[in-house]
Parts: sequence; C-alpha cells; structure tokens
Amino acid sequence: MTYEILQISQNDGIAMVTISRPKAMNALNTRFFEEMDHAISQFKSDESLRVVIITGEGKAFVAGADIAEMKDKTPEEGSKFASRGQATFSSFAELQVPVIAAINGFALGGGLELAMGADFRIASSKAKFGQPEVNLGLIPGFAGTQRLSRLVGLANALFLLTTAEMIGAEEALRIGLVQKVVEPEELINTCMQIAKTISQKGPQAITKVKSVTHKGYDMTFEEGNKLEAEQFGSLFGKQSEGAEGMTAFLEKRKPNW
Ligand code: CO8
Repeated sequence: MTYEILQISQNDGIAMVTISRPKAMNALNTRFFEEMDHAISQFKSDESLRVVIITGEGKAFVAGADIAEMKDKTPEEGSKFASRGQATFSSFAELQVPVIAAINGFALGGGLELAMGADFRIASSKAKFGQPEVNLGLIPGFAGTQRLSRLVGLANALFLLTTAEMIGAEEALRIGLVQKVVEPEELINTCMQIAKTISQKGPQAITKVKSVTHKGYDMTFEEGNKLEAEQFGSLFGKQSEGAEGMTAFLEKRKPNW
C-alpha cells in the first residue's frame, strides 16, 4: 500500500509513524484508518520490530476526527465509523511490542483517543489535550469515554468530557494522562531513548509483560494472577529467554537474546 498520510521509517527495530496531514491538523479520515490498519498488520508480522512510536507533523499531534468528512454521516455510518476507529486503536494494545505516543501538539477528540490507545504517552511541553466533542454536539466515539476514566479516574474524565476544557502538558502529567513532559525539541529524542531502552530487554518478556498487563486489567485479580503465573512459567526452561537472561546475569555478561 502506498501511504498518503502516514510516513513510516524503521531503524534497529524502532518504527516511527508520523501522521502527516498538517493542513488539516492531522485530522483522522477514512484514509488514515485504512493506512493505520495496514501498517499495524505489517508490524504484527515483523519479528525484528521492538517498539512503535506515533507522532504528528506540524503543530498538532491529531486535532480529532475529520469533522468535514464526518459531518454528513447517517446514524448508522456514524456508529460504523466509531467502531472502526475503536478497533484500530484497540489493535495497538494487541501488538506484540509497546506503542508510544509522542505528543507534539494538539491531541484533541479522536487525537487524544488515539494517544490513549498507545501503551504510554510522552508529551512536548507545548502539547494540549482535550475531548471537545460536546462543543460539536457529539461524544467521543473512539473509546474516549472508556479509556479516559480508566487512565485518569472517573471525576477527572467527566470534568474533561463535560467541560471540553483544553489542558496543558503539566496538567496532563499531574492527572496521569501522560507519563513525561519534555521540551519540544527533545520529544523525539526522548521517545527514541525510551524505545532503545525497551529494545534491549528480552523481546519475549516485553511482549508478555505488555499482554498480561493489558489482559489482566479487564480480569479479576485472581484471573489476572493466574494468567501472570502461566506466562511467567513460559519464560523458563532450556533455550528460553529467561534462562539466557538469568545465566547472563550470573555470568556478569550481557544477555544474548
Ligand atoms: N477536522 C477537520 N479539519 C480540522 C480539524 C478537524 N478535527 N481540526 C482542524 N482542522 C482544520 C481547520 O478546519 C483548518 O482548515 P482550513 O485551513 O482549511 O480552514 C485547519 O485545520 C487549521 O485549523 P485552525 O485554523 O482551526 O487552526 P488553529 O490553530 O486556529 O486551531 C485547533 C487549532 C484548536 C486544533 C482547532 O483547529 C480546533 O479546535 N479543531 C477542532 C478540534 C475538535 O473539535 N476535535 C474533535 C473533533 S470530533 C472527534 O474527534 C470525535 C472522535 C470520535 C468520532 C467517532 C466517529 C463518528
């Protein structure tokens, strides 16, 4: 597939996905979802991949769903588009490697929903966050009502969802919406450093710790513990990644994954 909106580069197992439609503040249209779904399917079969970073070009990360494209949808088309976006953003959690949102600017509406689909978020100090759908007589449709409360708590979520207030990066950090705030010129470098750190860990351990944490979040504590114990065990045994990691530690050398 030839990408018109996404720019993708990959080095040393780190894929950088830049959403590039700056004239429309990188607003999410049907084409975006086709391209992102394709990129994710390619990533899923790439054994050399270790981390995906998603960012936006220009002064927005993503300013939401494309209002111009969305405006004339029927109720059925609106629901279908919402389900489609939800599936795309859920596919980030299903990916075998961590996905980092590098939030360079406005992350509004569907843009914040995209960022919340990532495993964690690093923000430029200039980034702005909000769920302004109610300004348009809408509600979030790409899982914003569900993910925001899980990330920042019910009252913080309802405050943002009902006031449509746009908050800055420090406030986003305070409520736990982002994990780090850095100067704009440091954003990509910081994300690359985090990605490099992750890519030096045991690749199977990273895949499993991500999957067990995500799956366990929607399970009871007991079910989650059961899953953890199973997956913990799967990293043991001859030729296993755990055996290599623990042997390397005892032999005071770097593991050879
Ligand atoms: N959709 C389409 N075009 C957009 C969008 C958008 N979300 N955001 C900005 N643009 C366009 C503007 O129309 C403008 O185009 P043009 O130059 O042709 O007039 C261009 O980008 C630049 O924007 P501005 O001139 O407005 O730039 P400013 O710097 O003055 O303002 C803002 C930047 C604050 C980001 C402002 O553009 C803004 O408020 N944008 C809309 C934000 C918004 O409301 N987002 C939520 C959209 S709804 C949504 O995301 C729901 C998701 C779930 C959908 C479920 C499926 C049905």
